[in-house]
Amino acid sequence: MEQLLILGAGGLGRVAAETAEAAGYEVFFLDDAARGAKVVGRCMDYADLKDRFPRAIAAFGNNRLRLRWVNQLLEAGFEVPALVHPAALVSPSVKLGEGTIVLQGAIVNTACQVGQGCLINCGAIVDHDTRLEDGVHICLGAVIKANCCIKPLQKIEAGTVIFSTRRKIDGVDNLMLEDALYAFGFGNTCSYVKPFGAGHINETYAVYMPDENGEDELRYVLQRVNTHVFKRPKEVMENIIGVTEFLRRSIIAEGGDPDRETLSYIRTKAGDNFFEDSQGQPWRCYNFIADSVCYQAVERPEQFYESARSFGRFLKQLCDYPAETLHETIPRFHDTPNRYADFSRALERDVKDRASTCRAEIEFVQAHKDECGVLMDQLKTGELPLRVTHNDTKLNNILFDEATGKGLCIIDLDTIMPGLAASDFGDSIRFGASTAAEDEKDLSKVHFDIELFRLYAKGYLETAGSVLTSAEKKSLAWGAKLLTLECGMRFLTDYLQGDTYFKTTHPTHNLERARTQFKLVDEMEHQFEAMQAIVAEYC
Ligand code: ADP
Ligand code: GN1
Ligand code: MG
Repeated sequence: MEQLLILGAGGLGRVAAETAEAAGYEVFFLDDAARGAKVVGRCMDYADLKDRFPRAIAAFGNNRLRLRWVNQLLEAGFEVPALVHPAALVSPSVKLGEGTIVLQGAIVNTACQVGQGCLINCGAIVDHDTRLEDGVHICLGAVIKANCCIKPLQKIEAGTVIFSTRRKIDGVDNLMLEDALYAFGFGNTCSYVKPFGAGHINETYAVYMPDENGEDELRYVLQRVNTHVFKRPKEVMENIIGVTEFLRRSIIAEGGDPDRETLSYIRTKAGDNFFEDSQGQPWRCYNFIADSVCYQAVERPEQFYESARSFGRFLKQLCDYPAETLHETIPRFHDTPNRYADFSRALERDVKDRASTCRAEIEFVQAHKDECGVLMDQLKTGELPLRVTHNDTKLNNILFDEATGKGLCIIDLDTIMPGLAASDFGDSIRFGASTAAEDEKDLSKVHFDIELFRLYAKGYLETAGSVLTSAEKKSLAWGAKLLTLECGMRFLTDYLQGDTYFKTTHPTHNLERARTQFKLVDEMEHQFEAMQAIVAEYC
């Protein structure tokens, strides 16, 4: 039978002794006052008795004294086990610190973290994900609800109910965000959070954590996925998991760094790949890719060239991905004729009475109706193949390496689906080969820059050229024109519908965005032959 030395033979000492016996130990005491057959010395004799009793715990009711002795025993090299009564229920996922005692009838639920020298008394309930710091005493029958954090040496009196001891985290202004931070296990340590990025769809936050020196460091990117746009977030996550794991393997095979060159998602503490908040909204989390930069516009032409090489490489890397396993996260996403049909419906309904404010833009779209089908028709006849494409290839969906300036990691993988190479190519062009921002109000600043188009075509064909068919290469200039038209149509449709899809900051925001796209389409049309010639040059 294993022997256990108990320091302290008072009330708790005797309870601990019965607990230890029930758990199968033979018990001996050290105590300064008590006498008896089982008392083998005074507390200060502990060091001399280590060889005879290598296993010991401290059973003093006073939290400070108990914890001090636990530390002293550990320092002296004793094994200090956690002592759990067989009639207590402690979940297998719970971590109990050394010298912690859990008495009969106590329940410690899933994923709790219990520090050293704690005492969880009879009938106490500690619910899931709660953290008890060192030396805590949860007295008889107390209830600690889920996700609490009980500070070191605190005594929670008998029968008390602790509803929530969540810390106030700077930057958290709603319960859903707070719940998400706790679900991913950041609640107890996170320094602060703040809105992040300039995406039009998801709600993105930067999560700062203290590093080993206590300095705040941006460590995670937490996102609430927009369920108005992505109706089946579970499928979105399945696509992302499949693709990122596939990419990891090819990056490793190429000798790259899989932690920086593709996204790594974080599971919740419950092991799920996303967290559903109390309103049913999904949250997911990625590692922040350190020493990376994200651009909202092309600052130097080489950046655009590098982004082209990255998106081209991405297409090539996913060439052998089993496309049939991908979910269609947004049905008919780049089906331009279908987008035209959506536009016509929104115009017919004109629910916000806005059609009269954008007659010229409506006419522009209507004048292009017949062209909308050029790429989809070639897909239907089999001239163009379906590939695994990103479908949202704007410049702010790629991270650059801060040190080298090279394209590092493709992000925003929600729309990875089977699609056309021309769509990926075209979407990059409409955003990056413009001389102004997507929502520039002054149209005289907005121009299609054919030299940037040239650079992108060169970079894209350098990396993807070896897998693209000649029909696909010929389709690239069309991709540029149609994706720009399509995006403009989508902005205009959203304007007519009352801005329910894209994030906006003012009521005419979507209209302004639509106008820049149509200006670009117009300029592309005037240079379309030159665009096709440039693509041919790099084929
Ligand atoms: P949205 O669909 O709203 O565009 P994104 O996934 O593109 O959402 O994220 C928005 C922005 O957040 C990106 O443009 C980028 O600046 C930043 N971002 C997202 N994920 C990461 C990451 N893992 N590391 C660094 N920055 C990121
Ligand atoms: C949206 O999510 P974000 O901001 O990267 C949109 C794209 C548009 C783009 C226009 C899922 O991209 O399709 O081209 O805005 N994404 C989705 O800036 O609709
Ligand atoms: Mg994005």
